[in-house]
Amino acid sequence: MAASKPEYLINDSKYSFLKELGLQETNLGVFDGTWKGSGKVVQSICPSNGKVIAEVKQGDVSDYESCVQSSTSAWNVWADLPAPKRGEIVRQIGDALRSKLIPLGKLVSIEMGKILPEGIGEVQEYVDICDYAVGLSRTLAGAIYPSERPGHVLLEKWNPLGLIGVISAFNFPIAVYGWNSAVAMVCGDTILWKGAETTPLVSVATTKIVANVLQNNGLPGAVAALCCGGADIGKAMAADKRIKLLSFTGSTHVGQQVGVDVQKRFGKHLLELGGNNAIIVADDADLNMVVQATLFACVGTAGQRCTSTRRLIFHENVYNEVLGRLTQAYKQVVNRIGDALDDSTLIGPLHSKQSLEKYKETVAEIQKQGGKIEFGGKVLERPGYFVEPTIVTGLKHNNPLVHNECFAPIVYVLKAESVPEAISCNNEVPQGLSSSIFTQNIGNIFEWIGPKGSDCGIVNVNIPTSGAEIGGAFGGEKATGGGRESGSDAWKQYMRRSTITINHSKDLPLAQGIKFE
Ligand code: UN1
Repeated sequence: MAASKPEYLINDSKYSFLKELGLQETNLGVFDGTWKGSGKVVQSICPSNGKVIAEVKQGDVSDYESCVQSSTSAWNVWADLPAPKRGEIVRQIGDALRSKLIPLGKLVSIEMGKILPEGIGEVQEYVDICDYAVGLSRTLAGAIYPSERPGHVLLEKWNPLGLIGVISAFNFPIAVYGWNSAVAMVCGDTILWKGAETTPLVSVATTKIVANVLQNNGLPGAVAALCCGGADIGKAMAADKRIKLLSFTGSTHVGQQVGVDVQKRFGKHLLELGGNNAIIVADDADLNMVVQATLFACVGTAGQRCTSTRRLIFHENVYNEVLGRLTQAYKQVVNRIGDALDDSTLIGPLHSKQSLEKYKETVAEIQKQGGKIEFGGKVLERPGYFVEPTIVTGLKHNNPLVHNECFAPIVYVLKAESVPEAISCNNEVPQGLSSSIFTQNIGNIFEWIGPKGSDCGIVNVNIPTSGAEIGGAFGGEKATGGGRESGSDAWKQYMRRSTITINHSKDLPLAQGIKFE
């Protein structure tokens, strides 16, 4: 007997915006210039209510192969366009995204579970990086160095890599693809994207927008190919020599294996893995700012940013006061837990049943180890995957639980006697993504940003650990993987460097004055 079909949310009038994005009840999840899908069908679940939004037919290995082939041949056309011309295409993609900002933001919100302003904010990040990449397309500068030989010129020129792979995570289902693809496109690369298995609708809707722009300009759609799928597709990408750079966002555990697999074939990798981000509060900090910033960084996105704050390190002189005020603030926001699309919601659900289980396990383990739940700790009895934001005290700074990232709104509060002690506590975890100090003291600030300060990739002062701007390089050190995306000189990772020496004289002098006659 055939299983009866669920009621798809896409058919409910409240979700009619999904049709504006070209989505249907059943969608094809592979794009290599044409839409296809021969793999298994996955249902996309809305974490706010546990219902099925719509379904997507994923790619299998043969779909993957056709994506690689089409995108590789699309590269022959794409790489020949002058960079500013590629920038013009990316400008049009930014405009197309602008015109779909609200429906796409809503889709992010219902499929990932983040609240609507954050869903829209995420699409905005993609729009912003498009603008950034347009400028970059006219400034991908090389260099001229003085040659030590007469009649010689020493140049540095950057060339595209070819086809690159992007594997993104559920928590930023569009922005991370945007950071990689907008920059890679102006650099002259083509892209094959595999999004998270649980956010296939965002991948499909985004690729439709990008493909439309490419095809309206008479360019091959496979410049931006998509292969929705599971670990089999991810593994194939890691092992595939034709993928010159693999940009991977996900857990430290999986990312480490990806790094090894890519390195085995001497490919390039860009890893954005786990974080364990701390906010240090010095005894001279502005405590009003601290409470506001901490609340956003700990409970915003229901603790599911890789930049979410996991540890609070309070100076002993302000420990009781900040903890008391923060607990009060938590009490006020728990009435604002709800459907990610509702205007009044501040805290949406966890993304999946699996995330909920992990939260429950972690809370139980905290209690077993003698940690005290100062606030929260419970799963809400209602449809969807809702939990209370949770504050934990009483565990030592070096407890293995405190050194482990649980992707949920659980924060450990720690005490320090001084700023140097707090900094060493910040640095003792395996991960090194984001970090923040609240202080008014200039000495503390320079200590924090100096050689013996924070060892993270993102080092903030008087702002939360999350919410980085696109203009800087985003990423972290140690078990976070070392990759940098988005702004600054992150573009160099999407290109290969050619060091060029041209002899325009009639002589053949060797470097270092060597005579070989
Ligand atoms: C992530 O969680 O994977 O800094 C990225 C931030 C966002 C990006 C987070 N701009 O919080």
